[in-house]
Amino acid sequence: MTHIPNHGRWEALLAEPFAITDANIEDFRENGFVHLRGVLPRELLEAYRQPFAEIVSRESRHHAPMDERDAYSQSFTQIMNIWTRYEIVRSFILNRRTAQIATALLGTRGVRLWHDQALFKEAGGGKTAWHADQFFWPLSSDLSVTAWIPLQDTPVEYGALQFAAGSHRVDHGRHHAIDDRGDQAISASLEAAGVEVVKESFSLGDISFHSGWTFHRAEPNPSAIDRAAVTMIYIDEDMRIAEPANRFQAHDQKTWAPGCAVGDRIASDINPVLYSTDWD
Ligand SMILES: O=C(O)CCC(=O)C(=O)O
Repeated sequence: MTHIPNHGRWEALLAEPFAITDANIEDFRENGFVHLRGVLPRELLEAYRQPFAEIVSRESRHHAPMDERDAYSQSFTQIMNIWTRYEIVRSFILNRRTAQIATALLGTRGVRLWHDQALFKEAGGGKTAWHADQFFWPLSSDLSVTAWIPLQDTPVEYGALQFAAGSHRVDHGRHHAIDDRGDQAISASLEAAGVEVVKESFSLGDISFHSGWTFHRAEPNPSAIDRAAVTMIYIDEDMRIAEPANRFQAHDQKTWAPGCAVGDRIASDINPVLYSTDWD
């Protein structure tokens, strides 16, 4: 595995707070997402891109040519809970800086990790269909937020994440998984409701945070390089397991909160508290 130059320096920086403003917090609560600029230095993300790329290449099961894959496998290669297997990226994923931002946005006492994901939209990969993440998770409240961290400059045309502003308040279409039927249905209902779709390119260092019920999507990646992104999903430190509402939620209860029953606080060994206001 590639060595990370200046690893100690980056680890120290990842533990430092980011100056989030009241306007950022209002923006997140009003729109269900916020695009923060310059959260991490370019050099840090450049240093981590290669190790994440090596992990994805080692663990990917997508070996078929793009045109022989189903739509979901064309969207991205998804490798999850990397922090439990790869020491080299652990302090990046468990970092205090983005966990503290998540806590401020949610307005909670603190946050735990639900899980991480590397999401690599391969060169020539397809679109990410419209969806809302919390459909997949058996959570007792809507206090969840995903940090989406691209590992290169990412123009809209090459798969930057797009958000339907204010759609965390739109109930219609929440029952869809990530597929073409859901994509069409959600797209039509957002258009009918006059919801604005925010499409912005990301510079290296920008991070977006979206709420569990915010609808989002991304364009295909027609470029010659993979669109690499890493996400960390944070939940309220006091979140509990809700009765699973579908088979995905039943699966995720077992996988991301092992040993936690319905009604239990989500506090398994793989849901560490990553930031708590109690620590200050
Ligand atoms: O990276 C992508 O294309 C999709 C990301 C996503 O859906 C998410 O982070 O919730």
